Amino acid sequence: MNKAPTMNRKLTAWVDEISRLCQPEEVSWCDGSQAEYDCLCSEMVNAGTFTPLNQERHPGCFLARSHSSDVARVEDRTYICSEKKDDAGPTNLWSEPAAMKEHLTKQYKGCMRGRTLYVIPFSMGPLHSPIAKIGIELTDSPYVVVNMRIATRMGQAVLDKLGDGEFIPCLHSIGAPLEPGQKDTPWPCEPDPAKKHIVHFTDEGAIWSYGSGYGGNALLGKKCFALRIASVLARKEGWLAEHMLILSITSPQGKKHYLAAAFPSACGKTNLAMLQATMPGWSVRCLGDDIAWIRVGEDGRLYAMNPEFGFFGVAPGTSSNSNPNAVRTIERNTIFTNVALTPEGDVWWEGMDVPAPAKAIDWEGKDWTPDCGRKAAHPNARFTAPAAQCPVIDPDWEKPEGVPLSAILFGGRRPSRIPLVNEAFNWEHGVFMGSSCGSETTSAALGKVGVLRRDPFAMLPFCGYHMGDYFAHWLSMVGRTERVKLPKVFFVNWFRKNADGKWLWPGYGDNSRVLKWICERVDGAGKAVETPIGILPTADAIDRSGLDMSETDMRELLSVDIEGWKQESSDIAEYYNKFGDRLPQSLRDELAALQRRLNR
Ligand code: O2Y
Ligand code: MN
Repeated sequence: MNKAPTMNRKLTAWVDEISRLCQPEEVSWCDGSQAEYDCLCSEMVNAGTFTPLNQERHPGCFLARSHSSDVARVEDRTYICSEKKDDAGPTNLWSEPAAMKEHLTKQYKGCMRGRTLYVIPFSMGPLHSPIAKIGIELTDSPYVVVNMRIATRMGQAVLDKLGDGEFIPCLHSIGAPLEPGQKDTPWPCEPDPAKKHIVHFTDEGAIWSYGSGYGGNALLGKKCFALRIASVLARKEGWLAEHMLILSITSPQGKKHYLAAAFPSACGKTNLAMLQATMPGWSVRCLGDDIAWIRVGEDGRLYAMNPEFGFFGVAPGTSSNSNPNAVRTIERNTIFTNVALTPEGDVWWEGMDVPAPAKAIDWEGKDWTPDCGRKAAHPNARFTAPAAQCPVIDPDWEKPEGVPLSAILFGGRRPSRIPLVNEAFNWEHGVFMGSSCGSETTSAALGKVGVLRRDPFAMLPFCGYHMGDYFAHWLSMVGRTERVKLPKVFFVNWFRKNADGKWLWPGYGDNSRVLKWICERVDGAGKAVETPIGILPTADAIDRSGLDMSETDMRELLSVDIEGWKQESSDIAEYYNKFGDRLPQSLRDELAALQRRLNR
């Protein structure tokens, strides 16, 4: 073991305890240096875990291929272990904490044999931010260490800030001990799906993850800490931990607004966060693509801060058409996972605006040709890249207190019923909109594809407590500041289709046209009409200059399908039944008011 570079007794005692349990060959305290990162990367190259890309074209870039059973978050193995079952609510898998600890302790026993236990001190939020929180991840995966160095602020500086203070303990093992003489594999992990566990002890604030080395299951600062554990802390402390991107939009006159937006996984959040506006003079800047911690500021406005330091974005579909700024972000110092490799040492994936290579190595390491009938990249293939490399990163992205929000957007992938944009009448109506969010599922989590899944506030897989209490917490923001200082709330849907099944809205950079209307509404302008479902733009209110789109299509995009909405409201009522008496009365009132307006 290198000597513990901290005097934090609780931390050193915990590292000792876990070493005794997991029995690693050695313990390595991560300092977060470039030298340490480079050394781990070359060790992984030697082990076959990493393949360096063509370093002239992709300096500092590597490709990793995971085991084919370890390719996404495993929601059916993700637990909220609160003392009371009721506190986890109907949307989470619950297990009794002591029993879970006993069960997992048996799995952890000796699980790091033959491997190194890395101690990763990390900060969610800029180190100098008073609202940043510190976690310590113990892991036996060097892949996790290097990804955490990109995705979080990590290393000795965090230990220095921590001093004797409190931290969230995050224990992770791939669950693949290496016995003497045993040959390692490029992506060791627990092969038995029933042994995989992603567990959150929400009352004490601790995370135990076992068996997977992939993404949200293993990079514990992200979904596990910054959303599931943070949502519980946020409720206690009076703030919000949200699955939201943060962006700024500036008009040709120089007026800047900050927006936060929640979309279920795989709805193009990263694309929106880095959007390139198609209207002359307008510019959008990115502050974060996935998570926002939101607090009431001293002036009574809501301030949003991105706790992350990097992006863990979906590669397939990322192109200079869908997201030119992401393409430039990942030109260097990027780790690609489960994309295809060309003979020239380039990466390739479906939806890239580069023709398919004549041959490649696919994400499973097999020979691939365009006509082989298989995808070259896994649909959930990822890039891990430093946020600071984004060419449109906002200069305010590391502001310690965050940025003041003018508007909050909710959205989803809804081919029918839901108009392009809809402004809430007030905060409560906005919370109602957030609570009824839904989306067609894709491949981000294992499960069925193409069915409507209600995903309140896009937090279904990420809320660490009872969803009914979470709704109430959102409603309570009204009492924490003056109503007028709360941001306006909107619901957007880029995915509405016409009767022929064709997208009605071009999306991508043209979404800036909708953001423009939203800014106008915030500034007290923007032509709008009240409808039973909310405040919609008039057909001429969205700027269509330079866009080849008919007024008929715009009318269809903004049409309110009353019969469809009656059905939608019954679906929401049925969904709400799940939450029993923990569903706040104001949401029942909002639903009843919607139904009354629809029947007028
Ligand atoms: O599949 C995973 O492990 C990653 S899921 C993910 C990654 C980055 C941002 N968002 C998500 C998500 O599922 O919301
Ligand atoms: Mn996400």
